[in-house]
Amino acid sequence: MKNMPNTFKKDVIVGLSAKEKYLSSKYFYDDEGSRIFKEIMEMAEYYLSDCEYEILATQADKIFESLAFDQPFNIIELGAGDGAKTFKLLEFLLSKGVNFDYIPIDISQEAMNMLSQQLQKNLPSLKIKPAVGDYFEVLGQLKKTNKHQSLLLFLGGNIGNYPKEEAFRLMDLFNQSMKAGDKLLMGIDLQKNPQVIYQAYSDPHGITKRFNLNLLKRMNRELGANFNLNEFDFYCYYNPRNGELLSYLVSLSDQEVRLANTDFSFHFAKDELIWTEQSKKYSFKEIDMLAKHSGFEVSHRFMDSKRYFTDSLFVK
Ligand code: AVJ
Repeated sequence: MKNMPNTFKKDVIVGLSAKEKYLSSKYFYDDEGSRIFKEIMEMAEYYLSDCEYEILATQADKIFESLAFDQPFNIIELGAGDGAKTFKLLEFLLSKGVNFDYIPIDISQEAMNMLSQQLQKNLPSLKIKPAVGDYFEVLGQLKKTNKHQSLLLFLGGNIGNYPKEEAFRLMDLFNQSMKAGDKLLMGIDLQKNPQVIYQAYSDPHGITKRFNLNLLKRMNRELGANFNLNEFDFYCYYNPRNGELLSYLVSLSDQEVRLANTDFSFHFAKDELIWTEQSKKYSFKEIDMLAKHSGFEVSHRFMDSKRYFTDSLFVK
């Protein structure tokens, strides 16, 4: 099911009524937020995208070998977005004459249309079967109707946004949607020099601040809230002991914010926080635990030359 606007409203009310205010990072990605995220990916400090691109561009052959799949098979990408990262992998497979279907899944019809057009133009021999909707509905349907082996792609390090219990639940759901022998290639950001991690999020260009403030803008746009964006700042910190990068908005004054057409208003004390995101960095041990907990085993870890990021292969 698509996230309805009233789900957004409910989540906002629950989050901003909590003793420690929070909003879910999944609401970052409206059209404007998605554009700002692209700007983040282009920042030199935001190493994640470059690392993953390097892995997929230079190790496509090894990734393919590690699958040991019969042909034809499926490549199912969850949250494909603009598919920029995946392009190199697809291109490699086509150049080798590998027989597979590419099934990108995304909640946004517009994103899927654009991706399909792009790929048809640049990889005309690609068999692309885009699906719009909820990951698990589409996966459930495929599991029932499609006999071929599947490689699931969950790239970009998105797993880091899920707090521990939610990450376990998500992995369980992946496992249940997969047939025996299916595999999952997941992008995971690794623990490393804390300075490198901190620089990627506390960016000096102010793009990440704009990304966070867009949540307030979105509430103004969609829920008729009256946030004054000048009265909030962005703050983040990294805890190298547990790998958690936490992001917040900070109220710069004592202020009251209303939601139009409701009785709800929220008070922000000066310096009060809204927690907006967790971007968890994993150790190898934690990745193995995540796998084991949800019935997977990690069979291969692909890494960039700096060893900052991994695309790890989870087998059921
Ligand atoms: C898209 C979830 C991988 O957590 O690194 C970038 C989003 N937040 N800068 C991340 C994000 C702040 C990003 N993910």
